[in-house]
Amino acid sequence: MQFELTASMMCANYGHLEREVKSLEEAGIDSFHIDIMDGRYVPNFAMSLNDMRYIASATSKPLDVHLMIEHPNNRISIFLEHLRKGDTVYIHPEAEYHPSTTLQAIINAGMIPGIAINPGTSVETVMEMLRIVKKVLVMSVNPGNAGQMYLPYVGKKITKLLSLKEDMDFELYWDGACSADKIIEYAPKGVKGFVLGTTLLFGKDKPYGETLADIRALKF
Ligand code: S6P
Ligand code: MG
Repeated sequence: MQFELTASMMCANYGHLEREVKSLEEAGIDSFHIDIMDGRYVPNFAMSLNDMRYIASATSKPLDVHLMIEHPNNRISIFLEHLRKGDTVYIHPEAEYHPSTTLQAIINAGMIPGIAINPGTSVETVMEMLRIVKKVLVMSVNPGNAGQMYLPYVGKKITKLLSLKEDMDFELYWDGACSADKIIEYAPKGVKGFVLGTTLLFGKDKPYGETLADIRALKF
């Protein structure tokens, strides 16, 4: 079964970030997930513009930039100028007065536009944006931290989004507490990719190559 695996780089070991990027590449990761937090839209600070630029320079794999910042439109150009065509930028629609303007800026720069949907945000409130974006990142934890518990009520929303994705032409991605049982359940239903953090990939006594091979060998 074909699905994409993305490494949540806020969970990486910053003592040797270059080695982390290379090991993940060699292990066969599909892309690098960059969680940018401003301490306002979410209480936490995570990765910065500099971290993103470094990882962009250290790999030729696509970047998957998840902006958890207030009013991303005010800052979008400083991110876009360091990205490549084929990289994805997700914004949170609640963080912007005019999210469709921000999404248009992402499209105009040649990047893939996406929205991230919080656990408490309903599909109905983002419906028109589903026509603009190519990717929808469903948050199965509240944004702000790695290592949280899966929120089971998100399952119904994923089912609803899966029923809309063909007509509205977007793909669905999973972010938060991603475990093997979630991949086994949701990849066959049509979730296209999964962000891997502390639940499955980082901080384990197991080389990344083995973890990714085990995930790709899961029985469906
Ligand atoms: C959360 C962030 C996520 C986490 C990821 C970590 O705000 O957007 O991308 O980094 O969920 O994975 P885990 O398995 O530790 O929850
Ligand atoms: Mg994220």
